[in-house]
Amino acid sequence: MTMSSRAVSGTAELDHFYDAVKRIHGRALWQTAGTAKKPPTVPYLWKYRDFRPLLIKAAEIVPIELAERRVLVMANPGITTDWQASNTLLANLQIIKPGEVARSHRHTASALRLVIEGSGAYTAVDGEKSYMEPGDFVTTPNWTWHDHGNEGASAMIWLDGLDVPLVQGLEANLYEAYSAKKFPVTKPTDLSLRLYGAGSLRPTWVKHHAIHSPLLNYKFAQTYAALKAMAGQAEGSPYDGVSVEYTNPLTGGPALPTMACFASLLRPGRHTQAHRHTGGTIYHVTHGSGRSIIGGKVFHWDEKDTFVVPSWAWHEHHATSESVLFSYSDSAVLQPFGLYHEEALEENGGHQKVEGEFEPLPVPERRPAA
Ligand code: GTQ
Ligand code: FE2
Repeated sequence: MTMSSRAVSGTAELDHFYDAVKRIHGRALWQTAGTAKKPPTVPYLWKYRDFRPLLIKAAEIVPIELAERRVLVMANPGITTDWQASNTLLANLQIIKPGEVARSHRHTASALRLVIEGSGAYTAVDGEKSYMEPGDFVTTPNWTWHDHGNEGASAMIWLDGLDVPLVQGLEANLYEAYSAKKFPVTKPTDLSLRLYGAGSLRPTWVKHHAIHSPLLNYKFAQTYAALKAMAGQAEGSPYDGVSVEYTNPLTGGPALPTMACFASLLRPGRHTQAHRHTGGTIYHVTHGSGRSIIGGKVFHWDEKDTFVVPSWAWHEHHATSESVLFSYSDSAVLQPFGLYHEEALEENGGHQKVEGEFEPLPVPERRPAA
């Protein structure tokens, strides 16, 4: 609704009319800005080298018992809350020290982990532990009990992706603390990896009725080997390079019902073509370095950096060394409802006109977190 309100305002009679509508908690649709409003999510890049020292500092001065999760949020400066990376998604960095346990809880928001550094920490989901290594993609499906513990000798850091803003928008964000620090371990470590990690082989005796993937840990070694094997034989996508989706092995659908997750191998020196689609996407640089052009601006990224491509923003990538980008997107929610749209850039050989370099933005005035 982008109709002009000019023609229908400015007389005493109309003013009087709008007043009367307002008093009954109404609003004339033709007077609202409606969907013409520009979405607030801005393309943004968070450098790991800025965050890492502060994560280490947090590990020194903030006890895990007080924080529950020792997490620094990457906040999108276009959004007036101080806790979200995009309109629907969180991108957080979590650190856990040797010997610590991040206590068990569950929530209706779905979560994922992409492991950045360290070893020896596990995530336990509904009684199954999985030890995490750098590059692993770990799922925490919604409403499952989960705790993390570090049984190793060094601090461990990972990226948390959650759909909290989406679930809050739906007013469906429930949370429950478990009565003890750890949920009882009732299953063998990495049972789901043994049952479902072979891809196209389905154990016939196991019943899995949940909507989410039964697999908790998609190991990086397996993902990387698959990407390399594909890259040896195939060009891949003109927009995303050699790109795979982490799927639910039982359905072929997204690993988590609300978040589609991908790993993309970009070959050095290649430019992908620009395209845009609905669905905001968070990218994390698992390895390599390069740049992306998002909405006409150049974003230089290095290993372990995180950036966001807002819904409907033009984007293209250029790796300077072989790179693997992990990404997650709310497109899983858009697809089944006919809200996913995609188009390729036709002009200028499929590349955007570069208008400048990304610069960090000033921290905006924000209302405090709820
Ligand atoms: O590890 O369970 O970054 O519940 C935010 C909320 C991590 C977690 C976050 C969470 C978690
Ligand atoms: Fe959680």
